[in-house]
Amino acid sequence: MTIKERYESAKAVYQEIGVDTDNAMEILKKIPVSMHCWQGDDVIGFDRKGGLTGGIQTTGNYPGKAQTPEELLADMEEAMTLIPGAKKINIHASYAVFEDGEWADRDALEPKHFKRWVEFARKHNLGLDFNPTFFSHPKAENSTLTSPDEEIRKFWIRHGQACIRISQYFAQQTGIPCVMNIWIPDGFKDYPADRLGPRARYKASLDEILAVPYDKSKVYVCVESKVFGIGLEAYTAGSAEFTMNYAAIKEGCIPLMDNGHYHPTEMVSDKISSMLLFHDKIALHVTRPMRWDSDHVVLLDDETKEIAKEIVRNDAIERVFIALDYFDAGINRIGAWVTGMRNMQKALLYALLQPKKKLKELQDTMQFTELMMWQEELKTYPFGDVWDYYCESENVPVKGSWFDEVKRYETEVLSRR
Ligand code: RNT
Ligand code: ZN
Repeated sequence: MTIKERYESAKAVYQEIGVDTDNAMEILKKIPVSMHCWQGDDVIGFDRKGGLTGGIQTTGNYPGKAQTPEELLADMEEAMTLIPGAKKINIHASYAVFEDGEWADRDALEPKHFKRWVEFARKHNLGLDFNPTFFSHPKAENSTLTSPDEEIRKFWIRHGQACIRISQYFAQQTGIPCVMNIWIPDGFKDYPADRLGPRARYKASLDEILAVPYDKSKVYVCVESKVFGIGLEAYTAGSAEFTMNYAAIKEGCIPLMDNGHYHPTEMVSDKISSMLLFHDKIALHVTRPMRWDSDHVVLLDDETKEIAKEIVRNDAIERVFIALDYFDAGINRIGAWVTGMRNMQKALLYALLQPKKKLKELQDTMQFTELMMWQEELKTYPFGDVWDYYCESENVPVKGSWFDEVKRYETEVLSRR
């Protein structure tokens, strides 16, 4: 049977339960998933030598990681040929590309330092998202926007403000709004004597960053919460309550939830609906926390599917910004990108193929046995046949055949680095 024939048969099966597979694919291909540049080089960036700090960690030493802008862009380009549908590119400020020996510290970054990324985005017709980098820097050794040292705090405020200007430049140049996410690692390894002070300073710093004039219809500023980092186990200034409340009161500020940033039995999928009731827009970092915020590659696991279902069944596709955030240095990094991106898209397709009206009706009429039955039966519906056809119609390799290309690239490009 051809892919098309398998699709036609799957289409009929879904039709029986009132699901339109053509329509699902039409919607799916327009949902942008933001692909994070930092999977390509283990969150190192180009603006300084030195390791990754901030309580986050990459593990593994798979050969062939990108070490120059040229290599990183080539690797992203390679990955993108294997990923269907709409995409955005997510960049950290530490990935500034300096030309002709020039260099600027984080507080002095300018749009011109990201020209290469804009050219890349334009070439591929993509939007860009952005992140100030409040880690991997000597001035971030103790704290950044929460610092009691005014010099340090002001330095990082200037960095945040510079990043807003760069985000606006991205939006102007690509014609697509830029989501700018603020995450700071600030916290303490052991019990603090003052929990309020750092949070009060964080709040004041955010106010100052957001006070720069910018077009709120072009730049969406988010704040990302976290529960703890490595070496910062006792206290994190930007906790869930802090960021949720800040985003709730601050005009133009969007809460960002990373599903690695909660206690292990807390599920982001369950939080989305509450957040949607109180925010016009929310943002997500989809990741896979393995026992901790380990940032493993996104799989098509239950929580990823549940997150996708919440976005789709609450008609919130336009209100939820989806970005991926993981960094595995132990496997082929292109394979890591492609697997995670395709899995996020598969989860969205899976969600789009649910008979949401019917399931909701069963819940509202309290037919819970039948609801359970359907949710289980749907798991073995011919979803894979729709996905394969989607890949084929998007001109990307079907099933595992994309891996042949990853192997070729590894032999011809990565292994020669
Ligand atoms: C860290 C946060 C943050 C970073 C990226 C690199 O725990 O998840 O989003 O992973 O900014
Ligand atoms: Zn994150």
